[in-house]
Amino acid sequence: MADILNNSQQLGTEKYPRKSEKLIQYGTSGFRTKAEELAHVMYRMGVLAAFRSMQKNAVIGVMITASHNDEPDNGVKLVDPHGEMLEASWEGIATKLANVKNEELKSTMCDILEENKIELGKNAMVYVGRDTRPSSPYLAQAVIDGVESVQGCVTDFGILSTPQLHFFVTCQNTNNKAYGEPNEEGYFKKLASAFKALRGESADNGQYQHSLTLDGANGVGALKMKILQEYLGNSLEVSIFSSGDGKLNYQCGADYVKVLQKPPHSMQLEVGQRAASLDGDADRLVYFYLDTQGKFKLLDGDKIATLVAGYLKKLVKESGLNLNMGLVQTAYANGSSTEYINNTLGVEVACVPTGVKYLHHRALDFDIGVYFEANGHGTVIFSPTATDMIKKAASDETLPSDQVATAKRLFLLMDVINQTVGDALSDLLLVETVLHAFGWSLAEWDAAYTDLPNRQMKVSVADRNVIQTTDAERRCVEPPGLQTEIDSIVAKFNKGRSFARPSGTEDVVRVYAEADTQANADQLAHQVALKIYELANGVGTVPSLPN
Ligand code: 16G
Ligand code: MG
Repeated sequence: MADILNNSQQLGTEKYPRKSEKLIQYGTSGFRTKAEELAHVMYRMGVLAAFRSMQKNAVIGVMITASHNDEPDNGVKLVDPHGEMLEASWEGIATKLANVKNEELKSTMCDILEENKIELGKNAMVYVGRDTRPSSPYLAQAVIDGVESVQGCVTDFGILSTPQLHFFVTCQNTNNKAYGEPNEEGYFKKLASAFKALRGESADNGQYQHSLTLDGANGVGALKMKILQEYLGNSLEVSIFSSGDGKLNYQCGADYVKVLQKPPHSMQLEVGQRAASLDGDADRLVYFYLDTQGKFKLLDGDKIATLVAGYLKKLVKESGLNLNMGLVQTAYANGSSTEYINNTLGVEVACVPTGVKYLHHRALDFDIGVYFEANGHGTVIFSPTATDMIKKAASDETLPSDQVATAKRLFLLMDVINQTVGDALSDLLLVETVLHAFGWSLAEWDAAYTDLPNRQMKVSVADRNVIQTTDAERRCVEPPGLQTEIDSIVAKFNKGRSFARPSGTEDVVRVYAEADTQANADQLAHQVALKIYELANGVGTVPSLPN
């Protein structure tokens, strides 16, 4: 055992040394920073993934990506046995291992093994995937070297979307491969065959037409969509823009479209054309179109959630199954969407802090849990009981035939959905299925409710952690007096709502505001930003009114 750890420390020190004293933290999306600062972190995460695999006696995933960040960035996150994000208590362990001095590597590995009662030498199996960034192959090799240094086995899948890796890990760790086959073919076949079955005879229906324009963010999503198209045949025609000829996420991608509220730079849209954007690792999706006045309209994660929840609610009712349903959002969800879910859909809404792990966890409380962040990350999860009930009803000959047919649809929908994590390709097939079923264009979907005008701002402060929040980040408890000030600013605006939270991925405090008009949302965000600058030690230029 000592030999293994000595060798691991030696390789780590020689090939992947920690070169600077800069601290790095395992945050909501793992480690993320400039690619050139990450080699030692990757090696050490390879070691840690192997340890986690030994502890859990299951396959662990390691994904190398910085999602929607600029191309020079990169990052790494670990995927736990059931496809979920790394357990919170291990985030601290990951942070510690990533930051120790080179000469403390071995002793830290020993501590981790001891404190977690892990027996070195047990089988370890790690699945590795990476995005299309130029730095990703080298960083993946560092992960692989880390796993192998402690005698773990690696399956290197090469370029994958983040949700594909989550899917493979779940498939491999589920008894009898009940969730699917842990490889690309298994993934594409499962999604595409369910999608085609749901389409039925005709690919068009009412206002719905089966052609879509897709912005692939110049990333892995574009590559994978090309493969998916072969499985889809004529059921959906996709024209792919930003398919890899330009820079990753540059003037394109779901984050660009959502934040700037405009189409990708290179895309010429016609009125009514249905278009969608993926992010750099294909776990976010947003739709958009130009209305009859040529105005840009965004259908974000909130709109996707309400569309999907509305359809599922209808099917559950028609199937006669007694299943409860809930929709999980964050404070960023537009106030109009929350009102629509409560008052029109009649579905229970829960609000949790930002970050996929919180949404996913809360969604597990329902028979059918729909969760989406406004930024376009989300999915639907079905509890084991719901899965069983739907499966039984789909082949229950004692039930009326229309109920059986509806249960069959629900059953197929479960296969279109990647339940392990938000998956832009799977979500896209889901949205296309619902639009097809309703016979809707994007304008008809969009008509459900009108978003309140909103604005996001960033404030630079000396230490963003002086902002402490409660109530799913909707209220500040620190610094003292800030929330009272925010409350009195908000009270001046019609339909005003605003909150501030420290970012988990950038060194800033984020401000969100919504109000009855864009000018008021801008004013509200600005006034709250100024108050934070004043009470939380603002640095650099004073926040100015957005234009
Ligand atoms: C990460 C989170 C995402 C969240 C975003 C917020 C995961 C896998 N990703 O990308 O869910 O919306 O951070 O960023 O959890 P912020 O803290 O900088 O606002
Ligand atoms: Mg992403």
